[in-house]
Amino acid sequence: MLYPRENEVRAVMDLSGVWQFKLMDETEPEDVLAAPEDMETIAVPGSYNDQKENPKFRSHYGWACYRRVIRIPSCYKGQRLVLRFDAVTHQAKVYLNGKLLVEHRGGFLPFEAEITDLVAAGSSAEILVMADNRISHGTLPVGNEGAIAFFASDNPGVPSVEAAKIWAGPQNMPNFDFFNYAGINRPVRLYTTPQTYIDDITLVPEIDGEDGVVRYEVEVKSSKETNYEVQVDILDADGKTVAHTVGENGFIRIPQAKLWWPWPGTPYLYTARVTCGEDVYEEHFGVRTVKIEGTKFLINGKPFYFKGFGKHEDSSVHGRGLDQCINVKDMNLIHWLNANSFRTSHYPNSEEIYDLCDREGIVVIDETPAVGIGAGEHQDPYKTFPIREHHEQVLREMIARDKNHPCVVMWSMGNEPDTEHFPESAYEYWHTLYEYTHSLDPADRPVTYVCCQNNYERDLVTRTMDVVCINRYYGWYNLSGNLDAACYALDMELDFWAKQNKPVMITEYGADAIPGIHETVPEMFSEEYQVEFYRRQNALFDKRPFFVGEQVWGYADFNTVQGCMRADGNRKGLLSRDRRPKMAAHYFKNRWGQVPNFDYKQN
Ligand code: BDP
Repeated sequence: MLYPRENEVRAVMDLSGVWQFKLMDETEPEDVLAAPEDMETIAVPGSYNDQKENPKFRSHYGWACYRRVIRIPSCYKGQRLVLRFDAVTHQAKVYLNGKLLVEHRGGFLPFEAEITDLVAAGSSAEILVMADNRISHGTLPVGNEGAIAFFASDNPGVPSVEAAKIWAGPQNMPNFDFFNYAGINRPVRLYTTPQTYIDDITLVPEIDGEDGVVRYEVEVKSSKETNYEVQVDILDADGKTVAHTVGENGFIRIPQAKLWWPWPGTPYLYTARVTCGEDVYEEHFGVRTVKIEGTKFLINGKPFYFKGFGKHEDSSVHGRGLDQCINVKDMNLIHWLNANSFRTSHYPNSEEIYDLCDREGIVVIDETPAVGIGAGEHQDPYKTFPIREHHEQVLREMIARDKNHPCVVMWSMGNEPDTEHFPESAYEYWHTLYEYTHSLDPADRPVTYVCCQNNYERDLVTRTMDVVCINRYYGWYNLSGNLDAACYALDMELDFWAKQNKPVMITEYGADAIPGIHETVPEMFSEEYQVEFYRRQNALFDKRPFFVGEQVWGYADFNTVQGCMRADGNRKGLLSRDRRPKMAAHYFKNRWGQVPNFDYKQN
């Protein structure tokens, strides 16, 4: 799906601003929905949860209603009009003048609907957006079900299920460790195209000697029978045409192509300027390749080492709402830390972030919202969670949206599912999904999922991924505070991975550190313990040639549900939530300054 970009023929109207808003309940919205009474204000884009002091906004369970009127300029006459939502979390129903226009499942990917025949240019229309924040065994991310039973059994102080019914009430119980921020989290836009329009562009670069060769495909759609010709120009970074061809698909050769390299190399970008009849679209791309060879992860044929983190979209007040100021700051901090990559843990990020990463040379592992697939040893989630179809949908939508970004080097199908209690069913589920994911990507990037600390000998899935990605908390959740024991256990595990002949990386390891807590003898929660934890474990990674990267957990502190394990959220960030460095940030800045992007591991 193309990002809405304005140019000489396409207009984009940003509908960000203050909308009307009301929290609703769990009742399924009716077919013809009238705006509720007594609406209040809310900012779009932005999660609604932290915008008000009323505690109901944070603990809300069910639908929320957004309303605004759009005015369509008369100069849009004759154009196709499309209403696009970049992300509404987690489920959306959109009404135009009271009629259902479009529905969408999944809170982190875009959807759109054409409204050309529904609203005349020069007139106005009312948009109502219903957003449902409920999570369950059938959603991604996954929510636990049975709040009341859970509340009663987990709390010795609750005398009976009846009492639990009074106290617990309907509520979301995330099976994941980040706050369930909801609402219209990303921009809403109205954009125009000519009647015959470029619907999609696919660009797959290869390197051939000194040249780049781009396999391309342009999808054109039209409301009427028409003849058209597709032209493709490749422009270099100065806007100069360096290659030209005609036709809806084929190959274009870029002589002496400049490659896209991760920072501090030059992330050189080309533009494919596609024209078709009256329509024009410009898609940026880079000439770079990604391949796995034995235990190496190759970018442009050279063995790459991942240095970075898992990173949430999370900031105060905005919640998970798009905040370009934070995004620009984050890119700068990633450079300041001498990092080169991050994983979009645990959902596809906003499109603006991938654009920044393309431009800044930051490598991305792109992850679906499939987090929390597991229900303990007594329930096989793969046989009981109704998620498969939705999981395939989010993979399709994520790859369709992000396939042309040079920054994206690998797809992560999900985070920390149960692969230990039901190893055969886990294998069946994840391996067929792995094959499906490969079939979706025209560039056939490596595919993985991220594995939880588990019995790695029982787990049959992890070892079959293109890159083995492990999350490990030796010295924190297990062997807490005992770094000698933690390093012994981690070392033993790494010996197991050495035998698999795969590239292996750590995608999460970390310790909570509260800024300002200092110790001469490092203990848990102090800044010194966080540094020591990393220093000791990194020494084990350094001595293993098959180890292709370290991504710490996490980039910055982030908000979670409250609980006795969380002191004002998750504090494992290298940075505080307001992006101030902890001691561990300085430690990594120094370490990563000495670890090169390429050829770090010699063998
Ligand atoms: C891992 C999860 C991550 C959590 C982290 C933690 O993948 O989402 O935030 O643990 O507990 O298991 O800090």
